[in-house]
Amino acid sequence: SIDFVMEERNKTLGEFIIENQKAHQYSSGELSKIINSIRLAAKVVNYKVNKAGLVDIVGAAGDQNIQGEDQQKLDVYANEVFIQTLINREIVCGIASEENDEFITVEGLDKSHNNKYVVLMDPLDGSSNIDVNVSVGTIFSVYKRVSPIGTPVTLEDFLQPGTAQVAAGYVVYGTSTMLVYTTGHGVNGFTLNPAIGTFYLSHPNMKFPEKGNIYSVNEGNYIQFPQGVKDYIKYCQAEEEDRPYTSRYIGSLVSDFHRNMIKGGIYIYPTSSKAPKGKLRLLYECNPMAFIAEQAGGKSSDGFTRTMETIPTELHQRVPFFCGVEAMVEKAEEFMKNA
Ligand code: AHM
Ligand code: MG
Repeated sequence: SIDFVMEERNKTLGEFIIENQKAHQYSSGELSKIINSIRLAAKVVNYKVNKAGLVDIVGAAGDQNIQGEDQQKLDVYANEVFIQTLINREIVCGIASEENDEFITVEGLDKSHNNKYVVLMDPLDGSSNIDVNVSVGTIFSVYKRVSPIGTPVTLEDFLQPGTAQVAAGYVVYGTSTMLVYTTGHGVNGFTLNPAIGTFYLSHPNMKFPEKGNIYSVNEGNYIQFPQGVKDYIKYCQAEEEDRPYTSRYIGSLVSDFHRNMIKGGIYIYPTSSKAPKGKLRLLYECNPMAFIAEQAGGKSSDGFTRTMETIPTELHQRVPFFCGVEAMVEKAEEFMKNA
């Protein structure tokens, strides 16, 4: 069977993490432990996401279930699972989540504040898609703290530029569930075999194609877009050379990005009068995706400057986001510059 073939030939994520740790000498193993807890939390959330359609039968969010407990919304649930998994394993000194206004301080063993990494995440991105059975995702990003070990984590530990990321990744809860991540040595994708509950290396060394023909943008907002974006969209639609391109927009960043990385495309969430700074969050969404994109030979910017070089000023900061095949992002930037 397919399960058997997968097991025989493909490395598991667990095996891969150990090999990666040896190859790149993360001596303390803390980063490996973080990836391991994300792997575990992803499986738990995946199980729940897959049952989401049963909500009408067992009760909707806000209702009480048969045990008399309140039903949680899936994004709140995912947030708690990822945070608790990281806290329980005593491996990070702080966590920031799109779902929480403030960052969380993790004291660690003996309240020593001795852990050196912070994790930032969007636990369930695209959650409006849940109710209609469309893919959603989790995005995460890992940094080394800049404040001294042994002291409580500070806001500065979270407000680092994307270039300082030591790891980033996403989980896409799609037709299959995949975990894709980088530690700065390329990008690897793992597919969950739900029968066994194991992630297998299915997409080693992922790379954007050199050329792409998909553009992903919410064209409903067209009238509000900057002129450069309007011009680029018209360029995508023109009947010239290899165009018109194909338009694909799921409305789940993780899924749109994932498809564009595999098939070749550009994702754009620009500024608009409705969202004057853009919609997506620099720390939870754009920087991790930018790190993965660059590690896969792609490119990411705000239309003018590199996403990962933006100096963050607040936790929930929004930025415009242009991300995908390098040549496509460069073309869009050309239109932004000349508009
Ligand atoms: P969320 O964090 O509230 O789920 O919003 C992020 C999502 C992205 O996944 C998606 O790409 C984008 O918002 C879609 O926004 P829009 O519906 O405005 O096109
Ligand atoms: Mg989000």
